[in-house]
Amino acid sequence: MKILFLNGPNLNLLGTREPEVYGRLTLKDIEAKVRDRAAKLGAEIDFRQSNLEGELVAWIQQSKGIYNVIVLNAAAYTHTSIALRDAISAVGVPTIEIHLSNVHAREEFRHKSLIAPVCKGQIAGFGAESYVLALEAAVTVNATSK
Ligand code: CA2
Repeated sequence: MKILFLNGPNLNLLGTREPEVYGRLTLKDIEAKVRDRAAKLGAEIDFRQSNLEGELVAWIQQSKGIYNVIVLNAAAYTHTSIALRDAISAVGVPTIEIHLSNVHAREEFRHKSLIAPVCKGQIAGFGAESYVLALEAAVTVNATSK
């Protein structure tokens, strides 16, 4: 089973600012956590970050036939990007939306996700554990069946 983890804009800053919202771990720390758990579950993962919407769209498009599941923290693009939504919908690779913070408990503009309707489900509010929970969902909750 191959799972593609995609991270959107500014997540490269994790661990350097706003630890009260996003925690103290860097994205590399989170990747290590996910790799550790994936090895135990026998899953293969790739883990990427981009600040560019088009690059995320390209990675989603290229995932077809290679990855069983995408785990996507689209960051601010969650709330703005029709392009990401269309890419997820067009490619048809089951996608799990994740967030470190509980977006529903924050500013109103974060309550709306443009990608949620085309995702299998959403995991939000568990900090770095959101990534591990998504991995477990991908492997154990049959995320590949549409
Ligand atoms: O909670 C999440 O995972 C978010 O996807 C994070 C996004 C935010 O726009 C979403 O509403 C919720 C922001 C990522 C920016 O990360 C930073 C990390 C450290 C310092 C500043 C920003």
